[in-house]
Amino acid sequence: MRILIADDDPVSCRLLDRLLHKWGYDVIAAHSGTEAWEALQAENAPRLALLDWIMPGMDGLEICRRVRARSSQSYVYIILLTANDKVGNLVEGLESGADDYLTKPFHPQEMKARLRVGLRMLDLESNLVEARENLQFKASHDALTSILNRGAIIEALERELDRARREGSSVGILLADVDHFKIVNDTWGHLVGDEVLRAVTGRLKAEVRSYDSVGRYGGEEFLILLPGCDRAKLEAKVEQLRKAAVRTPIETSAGPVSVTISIGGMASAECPQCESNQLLRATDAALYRAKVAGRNRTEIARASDMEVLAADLGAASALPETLQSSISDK
Ligand code: GH3
Ligand code: MG
Ligand code: MG
Repeated sequence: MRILIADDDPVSCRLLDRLLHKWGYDVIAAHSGTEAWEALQAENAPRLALLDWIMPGMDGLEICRRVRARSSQSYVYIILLTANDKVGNLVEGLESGADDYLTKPFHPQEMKARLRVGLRMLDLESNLVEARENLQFKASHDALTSILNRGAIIEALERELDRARREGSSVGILLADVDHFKIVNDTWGHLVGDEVLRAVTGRLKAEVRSYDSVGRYGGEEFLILLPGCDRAKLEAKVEQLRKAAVRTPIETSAGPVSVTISIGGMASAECPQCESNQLLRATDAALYRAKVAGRNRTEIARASDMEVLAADLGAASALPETLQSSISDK
């Protein structure tokens, strides 16, 4: 464990340094408050600090206050060192954010024991942070495939739509559904079905960029978001994804299983004023057409898929001109 010691007195600093090394700590020494504050702001800063109260530049109390005012960094356990043992000072030190307080001259065994308390607290904190991160991951990811779950991918869609509206860009929205997946389960069993879903997930993810998102929208249905993808780019991208997913049979514990997928796609810029649920309905309508047309194919949302949006929006005039004319032609 790395520990920061901050003391402007070279003799105390050396003494501390020697003791801490003996107890197995890696020591980072600072000889002023400003140096100590810099060390605590560095990447990978020490999480245990022994700070002298009075130092040039910045005193130990000010460092405590600054450390506690930060919100993002890992917790730093701080022990203040001072020659002053008045109760009022102790209270001031703790209220500034110190975790513990040792008066000089300190007894080495007491210092050793108090450092161990610090290590226990840091352990506890690390465990809590890890548990919280695990819970956050579980709340937003699908257990089978580890991709974003339905709630999280819809949130991502809303975020991307907001951004696209602000920037005047477009989000490619894709719904991909495994064809006749029920037959896979019925033929090879549910566990092999699960393996197939994981493999399809992997293939879809491998085909998109790091800032695209793939989420599990339903049982064997995926919602894919492609920021910056307009109508012109959509068609090629959708076909690329379909081909990648179905290219070769999937190797499962029961042997190779061939599956196909159908995809419906839409570029959000086709209806910039539409809400996420309206865009999803139009994309789903395109997917439905791909299914009806024989599966293992892709369809891009067109006017007929968007009639439903025109009704939602109150009038067909809310749709782009190209789409309005195709509605009235029908
Ligand atoms: P279509 O081509 O029309 O999409 O037909 P389909 O059989 O794929 O669609 P359907 O909606 O009839 O069946 C989907 C099946 O997916 C039924 C359901 O049991 C299965 N399923 C949903 N979630 C899971 C899962 O997590 N694991 C497995 N193995 N199967 C799942
Ligand atoms: Mg299906
Ligand atoms: Mg389905």
